[in-house]
Amino acid sequence: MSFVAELERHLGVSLITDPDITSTYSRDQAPFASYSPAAAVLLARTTEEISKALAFCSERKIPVVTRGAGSGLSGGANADSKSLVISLEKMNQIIEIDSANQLARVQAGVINLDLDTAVKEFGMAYLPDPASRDWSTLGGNVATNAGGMCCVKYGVTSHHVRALKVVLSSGEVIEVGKATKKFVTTLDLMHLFIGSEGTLGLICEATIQLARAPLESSVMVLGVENFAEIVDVLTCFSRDLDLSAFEFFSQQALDKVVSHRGHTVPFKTETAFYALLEFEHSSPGILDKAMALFEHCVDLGWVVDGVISQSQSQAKNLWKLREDISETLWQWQPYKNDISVRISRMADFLEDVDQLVMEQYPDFEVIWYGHIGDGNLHLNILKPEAFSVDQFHSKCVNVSEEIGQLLAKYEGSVSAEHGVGLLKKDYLHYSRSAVEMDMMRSIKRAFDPNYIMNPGKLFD
Ligand code: 2HG
Ligand code: ZN
Repeated sequence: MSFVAELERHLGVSLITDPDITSTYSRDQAPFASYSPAAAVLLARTTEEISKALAFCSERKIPVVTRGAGSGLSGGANADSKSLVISLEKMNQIIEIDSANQLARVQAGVINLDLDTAVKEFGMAYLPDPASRDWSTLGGNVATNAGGMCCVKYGVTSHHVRALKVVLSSGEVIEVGKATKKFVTTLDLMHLFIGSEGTLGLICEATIQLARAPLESSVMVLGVENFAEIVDVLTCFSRDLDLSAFEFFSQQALDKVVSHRGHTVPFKTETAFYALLEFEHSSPGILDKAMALFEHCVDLGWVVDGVISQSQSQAKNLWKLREDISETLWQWQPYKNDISVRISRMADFLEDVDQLVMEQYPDFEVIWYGHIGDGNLHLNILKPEAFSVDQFHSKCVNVSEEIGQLLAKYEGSVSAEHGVGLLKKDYLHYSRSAVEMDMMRSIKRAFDPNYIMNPGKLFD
């Protein structure tokens, strides 16, 4: 590509151009999202280098795709053959751990779990726990405002970011936000970058809010026959317990993790759905309280059977029943939906979607699971063997349209935690008004007048 040699000279470093390697840097985990190997990959080592590269690309209108670990599920990190990919994987230093203020300053390429591990010895934790936390980067988590299993108690990534260092498309470096908790000084630019999926600027450093490490916890798995009753169970438990997770999965999801991962079923009784909840041992009587709530839910006929962890290793094993679903389903080339509606409307919404899929797409197997405590449902549609990938994909696109319409009716969101990227772009209008879309376009223009930052993502 024409710009590569010139950029190498300009930066004084070599870029990766071997298509076998660039192709692995040119896409995330999203199935069905288009990409082609980028013209080149820069493994950035300093903010100055990024600044020079962006100023160079801006002048020549070269598209730039920023990359963390590539764990995304919406094609937000996908590139094309004209682009420069800037990977942050080498910028993986924890710059500072400030225990007095429970803060950490990190380069964007630090892995989520590595930060959590590093701050443990100070009795602190980094709490947002996306399913990819073992390998996703904090920069990527911030750029997508990643969620996770424990958001019900701790919130999403944006609740834990205090400040960011961002390189703008012009090459200018700005600091947005403040390490202090309070700084009411007009417009909050930092939150514009959080969740903007690399379209406004390149996040190269973050100041992160830490917290005290969670206490030991117990996990319960409860068998529930009707989805609406899972919501009743959630309401009942969360009135009395400070839950750190409330997840759910269907019997079909359980069947698949049990038969493909060798996990054991939580108990013998089969039910249509399972709720998994977790709470910390924050007071002496908490286990008795949890057992009383369980019995209350059984008496009311909501819960059919259940188990409570007796050790940390049993808790871990129960968690695997939920955590391993996504990876287990890859073999069926699933079409993924990551959607949210208000908790009180979830049961009706789920029924409507089930009916829609059953009536119009009877060949599809639908697997439900998700972070029900946040109203976040993961709907994975599995590819029937008889369908080609293209046939399956085009049918799923129709399903997404219909789900989008339902989401608009239910005032839900077409993306809850995986972002919009390429895959959800066509459905964004179901969750955001035309006026909002226009305002977002104006903001994009203000930050990125030459339209080089992750072009083609989120909206046109
Ligand atoms: C999870 O909650 C992840 O397990 C992945 O967000 C969801 O693969 C999916 O659909
Ligand atoms: Zn999830």
